[in-house]
Amino acid sequence: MKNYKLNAENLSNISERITVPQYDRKIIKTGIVHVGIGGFHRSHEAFYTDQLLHDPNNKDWGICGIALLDFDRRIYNTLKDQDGLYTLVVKELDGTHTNRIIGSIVEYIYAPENPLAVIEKMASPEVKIISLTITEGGYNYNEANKTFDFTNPLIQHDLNNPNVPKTIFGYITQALKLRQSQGLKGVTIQSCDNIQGNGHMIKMMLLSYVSKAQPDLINWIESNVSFPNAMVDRITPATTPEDILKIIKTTGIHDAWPVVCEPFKQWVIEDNFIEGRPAWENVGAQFVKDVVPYEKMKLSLLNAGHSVIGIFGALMGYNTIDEAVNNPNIRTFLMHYMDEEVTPTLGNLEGVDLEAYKKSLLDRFGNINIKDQIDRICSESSAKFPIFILPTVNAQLQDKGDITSAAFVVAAWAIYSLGKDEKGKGLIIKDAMQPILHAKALESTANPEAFLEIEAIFGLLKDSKPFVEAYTTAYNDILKHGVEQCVFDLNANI
Ligand code: CS2
Repeated sequence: MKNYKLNAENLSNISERITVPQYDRKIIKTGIVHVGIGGFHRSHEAFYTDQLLHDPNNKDWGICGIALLDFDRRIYNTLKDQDGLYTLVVKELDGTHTNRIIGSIVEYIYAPENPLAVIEKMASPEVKIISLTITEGGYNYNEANKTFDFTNPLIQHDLNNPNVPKTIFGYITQALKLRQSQGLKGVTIQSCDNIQGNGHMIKMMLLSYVSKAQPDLINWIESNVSFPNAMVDRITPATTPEDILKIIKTTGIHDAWPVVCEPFKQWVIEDNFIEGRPAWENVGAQFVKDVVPYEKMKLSLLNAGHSVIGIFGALMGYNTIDEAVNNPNIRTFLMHYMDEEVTPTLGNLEGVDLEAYKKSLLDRFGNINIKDQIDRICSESSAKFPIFILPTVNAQLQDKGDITSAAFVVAAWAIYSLGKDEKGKGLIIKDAMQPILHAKALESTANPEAFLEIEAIFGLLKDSKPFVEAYTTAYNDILKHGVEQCVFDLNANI
């Protein structure tokens, strides 16, 4: 079998082996600038958009991918080398793989090398949407005082050097300023991150930044920029060297950075696009008036579920989410947490079969073909817990509901943050707050409550007597008996 490198020139040869875009990529206009071209964007928005570009009436929605951080150089180089093309590998439930070449990313810019090009592209009249996957931590939100974190050195840099920004806030502000000064139309800023009210969040954070950087722009933004909320969903593990080799072996195609994902996908979007939008509903997205209940459900069941399995799994020495959730003790704990602590906080979810949703989550987590990495799930937990788990705790505390399982998970996280699993093997903790997490975890071995003193994560939770009691009991029990035994005991008492 002849081998081909993935690029535009080889596409017709490749089409004999893998499904390729059936549209002429050269005539596609860039209507979307997307910041953060990691795996999730490429398995989700770029996938939906690729499907849509097959429709002759939707040729104006190509994507320009922005690699924002120094760290993103590798993905930029890869996309450039492959003319923006990459393989999306759907790992089906029966273990087979469905490969498809995605063609919707038609341009790409490496921001650190060319900040002006990014600003100009974001301000280009044909661009109607600036979408974002900048991770939960990327919003620069300080949980402790519920405001924009102006102490971040990168934000200070952008305030002092507006023409060569480094953060998304600096870039968008410059682009909007350019739009305003040239009398151009506004734009939609669309968050695709796992944050409750992600549209509200980006709006609030951006306006905070603009109020210092360019206060005269605020009114223009209020009338010309929209910020739809959305719930996004598709489990997308990190690509492994085996994934790359498998494509070469089975198809003879060399793709330096394919994306792998589960078959399930969901995108529920608030229909609030000031300058128009792609007809993503034609390819499976749902447009609704109020996306808040969907977001809440997904974040506090799926994402929180992931964190529960991830932290327990890491302590117990598992490598993948399916291994951990297929442990009956973890599974029972998770089901109990979802039913007794999360479900009462979800309110009215009209039209959603919550029981079926919860069951489908367990099936998705347990899918042995996905092999989602525990390391990926546990990474940046300091940005995830405040969004995925703590809102449930606060709602339950307010309603005098049960918080035993959530307190147990937080205690397990404190012990995880010591940096060793229960067999004594070192854990690699990837977290922007790792130094403080580790320091507080060490302090907690003598005084468990110390971990809860990290206000930027926990806010004022340390003042809740019922939570602190449940947490401290769990902490001491886990240290003494290990997670699995404790979970077993807890399950026995439900
Ligand atoms: C995960 C998410 O990062 C995490 O902790 O929970 O990446 C999750 O896989 C996606 O949100 C699924 O839609």
